Amino acid sequence: MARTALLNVMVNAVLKAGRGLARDFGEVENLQVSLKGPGDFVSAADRRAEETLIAELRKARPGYSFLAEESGVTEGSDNVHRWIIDPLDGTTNFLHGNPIFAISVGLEREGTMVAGVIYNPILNELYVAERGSGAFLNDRRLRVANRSHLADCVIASGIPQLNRPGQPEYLKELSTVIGQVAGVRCNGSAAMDLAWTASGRFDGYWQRGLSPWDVAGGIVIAREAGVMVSDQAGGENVLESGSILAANETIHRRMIELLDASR
Ligand code: 2AM
Ligand code: CA
Ligand code: CA
Ligand code: CA
Repeated sequence: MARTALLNVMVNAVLKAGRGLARDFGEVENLQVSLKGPGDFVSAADRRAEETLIAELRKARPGYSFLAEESGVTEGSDNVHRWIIDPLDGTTNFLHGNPIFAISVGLEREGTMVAGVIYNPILNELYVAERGSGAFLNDRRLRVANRSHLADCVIASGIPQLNRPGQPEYLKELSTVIGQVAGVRCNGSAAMDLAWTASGRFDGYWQRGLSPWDVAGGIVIAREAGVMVSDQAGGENVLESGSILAANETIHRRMIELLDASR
């Protein structure tokens, strides 16, 4: 598949940052780990990857704005385009030597997500998508799983930290969903959860309490693979609400009913 100039820019940036993460993954004892909040670690690996991404993207597209997990908002001269970046999604896994983590980069144009790239440098999985042009894993076209019975489905989720807003509601949802599906998986990386829903490894994914950088890149990849992506009320407001539900159309409808029934 011939990549557009835009996707090439994004891929070059994540490959460079990914080489740094792969090096750091072998030396987690030297990474100056600190805690930002309950269960939310940050390390030199997160910071270095973010610096690399911002430098590379800025070089290729001067003026675009940024929203990045570790450095926040950087306004550019271009108020149409904004990069939304998670330099290391799944830091807790990373620091435990668990290879389920990823770099996630999304591009927003006039408030709409138009391109996304997710890269896991250990599994060597590069997911790319541009709005209207399909989603790909290492150049293979992706398609959402087509299972239509919840009882056959493996659904990914993420458990909010104890005492975080929404945790009691989440536990009710979880106990409702567990009884209806083949299995629930908690992988610890929202970006990988969306990428694996796009590739059909998961039949769906739901989570609350997310930040825009956790899901921005994955939203485009998942939608381009035919995944229906909404907030948990079924609306479009994923980035702002921080809640997400992703699955094929049939499973998405059944999950909405289940989540409603749990309330
Ligand atoms: P991070 O590794 O970039 O922080 C895990 O289910 C997902 O939630 C990951 O996307 C992870 O992103 C994010 N996460 C980790 N700790 C969190 C916290 N304390 N609050 C909100 N999100 C968190
Ligand atoms: Ca974090
Ligand atoms: Ca994240
Ligand atoms: Ca992160």
